[in-house]
Amino acid sequence: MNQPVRLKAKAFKSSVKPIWCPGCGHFSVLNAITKAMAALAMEKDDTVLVSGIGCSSRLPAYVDSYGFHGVHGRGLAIAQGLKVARPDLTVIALGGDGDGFSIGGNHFLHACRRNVNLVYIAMDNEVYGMTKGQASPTTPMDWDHSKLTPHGPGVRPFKPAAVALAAGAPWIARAYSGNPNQMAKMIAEAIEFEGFSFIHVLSQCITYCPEQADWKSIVNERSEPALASADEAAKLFLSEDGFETGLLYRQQRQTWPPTSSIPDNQETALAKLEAKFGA
Ligand SMILES: Cc1ncc(C[n+]2csc(CCOP(=O)(O)OP(=O)(O)O)c2C)c(N)n1
Repeated sequence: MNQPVRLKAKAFKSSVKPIWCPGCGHFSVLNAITKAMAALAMEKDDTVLVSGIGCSSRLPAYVDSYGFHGVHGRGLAIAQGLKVARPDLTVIALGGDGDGFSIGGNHFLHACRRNVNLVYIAMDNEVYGMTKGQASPTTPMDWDHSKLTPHGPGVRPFKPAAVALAAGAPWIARAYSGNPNQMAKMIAEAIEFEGFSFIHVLSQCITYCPEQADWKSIVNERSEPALASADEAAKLFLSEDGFETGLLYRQQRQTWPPTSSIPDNQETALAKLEAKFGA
């Protein structure tokens, strides 16, 4: 009997050439995703990458799977709808810190709370890269590189992991673009986790924030196992500097919708809709 051919990571890349700047951390995220897809021998046809708008949100075009380049801040809404309608698919939502924590902040909160079984990768470069370097929700208070905030935004940065925990996310990890192997392992684990898995990626933008090249000396790869207590995780997320990497918190809970809760008539309605669109 013929063995199925195992694809290498490169085979999961599309023929579209990324237009990111040299040194952009988003290249590492692309590499980590394709490595994870190869390691799990994933089916291209059963995988969908969904994004919002931003440099980071261009990523679905660079992967040879199904993809949806959505609307700014709305990637998670689309991804959740897709997963609920097609639970057989592996759904990976992607975006940047502006996309996910500013315009899409409300969707982020409710995705954590709702716990639909999908992966959410937020590529945090602490800046709006695509629109040429304005402050985002995670920009440090005194970051003074933008003409719009000449003395820095002067507002405390948002803490994505702490907010995710408070909103109910059951699986929270942090990766760094300088360590794509750790990130690939994490993405594979996130795909296999049954529930909403949130990966906060420190993804450097050395074009607008050249100081982020120093992140390599600040990140700390945690050796401790993931915390299972929300109290302990809250203590960690509120006290750390935001540079602890690894799987930080894991606490399985009921996903939405519960598998048995899709009523027959909803399935019929879906079938009718699909027939109408010739699916
Ligand atoms: C409704 C709407 N508002 C604003 C914009 C302009 N816009 C495009 S990308 C972007 C920010 C992107 O920043 P981020 O999500 O951090 O991603 P990055 O480009 O840094 O990867 C903004 C404000 C838009 N496209 N649509």
